[in-house]
Amino acid sequence: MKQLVRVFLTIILVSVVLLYITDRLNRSQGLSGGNTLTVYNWGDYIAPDIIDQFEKETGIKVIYETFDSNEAMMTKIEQGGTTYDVAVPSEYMIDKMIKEDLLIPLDHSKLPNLKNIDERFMDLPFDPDNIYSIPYFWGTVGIVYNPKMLDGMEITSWNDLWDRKLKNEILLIDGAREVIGMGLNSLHYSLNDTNLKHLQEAKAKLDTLTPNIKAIVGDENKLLLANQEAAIGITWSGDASEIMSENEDLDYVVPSEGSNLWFDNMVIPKTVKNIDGAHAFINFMLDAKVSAKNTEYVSYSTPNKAALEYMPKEMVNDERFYPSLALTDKLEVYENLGKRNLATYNELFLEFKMHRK
Ligand code: SPD
Repeated sequence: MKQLVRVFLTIILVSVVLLYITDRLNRSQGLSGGNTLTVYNWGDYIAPDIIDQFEKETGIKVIYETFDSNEAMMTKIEQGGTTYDVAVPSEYMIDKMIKEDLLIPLDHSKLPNLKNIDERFMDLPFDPDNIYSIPYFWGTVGIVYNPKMLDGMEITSWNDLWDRKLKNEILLIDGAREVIGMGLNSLHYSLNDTNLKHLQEAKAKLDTLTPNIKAIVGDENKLLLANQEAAIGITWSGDASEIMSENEDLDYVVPSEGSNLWFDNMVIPKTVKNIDGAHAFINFMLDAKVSAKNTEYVSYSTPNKAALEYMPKEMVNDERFYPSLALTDKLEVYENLGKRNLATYNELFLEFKMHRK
């Protein structure tokens, strides 16, 4: 009898250990399904307690992974291997993912909170009728600067950045479209220019900015700027807003030559394992109070009209981060320029980074 109990207990122990190992393996490889959900988002782009709240309300366990560029996200999804249920790419990458058949059409009947989104952010050219994507945050690319470190110098344009007085004072965002785009805009070319001569001209002009560049950085730009380690940062508006809440001396401007207007949207990649969970997550993020709480934490601009009423007035009325249509109409949205042209942008950006070394 004792022998039987021992065998029985051993079987239970082995099963528990196997279950534990499988679960850990699944989590590390993002193999969601069942009652888990793997979300792939930009770094610093969600309030941690929002994830806790979703898990509590639905009983679904979230496995959360982050990326720092559209290109890195795309590579990981194209490679397969990791199963993502929800991802948050920007508009030009969504267009590319749709064309490469990497996304599944959404079931709008499972997204009743979609009514909360401002119509201005629906039905955009990269995904007419929002078949594949739902707005998450939006914003501009611009210059965050510290007037106290600039000795009276005014910053209003991209070309101001080439001033010799700014030696070693500029932090650049680590993004190919953003940096090459800044070179293009400074020459009054379009952010979607594919003319190789113009692109090379933009890269050559960026090379001459090298003495003024302190570093090319990711999310750490926020700490560096808030701590006054550099006077200027080229960054996304939401990061600027967060930095400015840490250090009130700073200001943000969208350069006069023009800049980028961008949209990050939630999508369900083809690799999805938990389709219902993915829709539940997207719908949860669209809830007015959830979105308000998330927006206050993340500091980016929300497309959720219903959320605005739960947010501090000074945030919603700040024209630097909720610019009027009159301003956004003058900005350019990145287009999917096709594999070859996107590769050219990436190569030129890499060469530019090498040139600095
Ligand atoms: N730290 C969060 C960054 C999110 C920025 N998304 C902007 C993409 C613009 N193409």
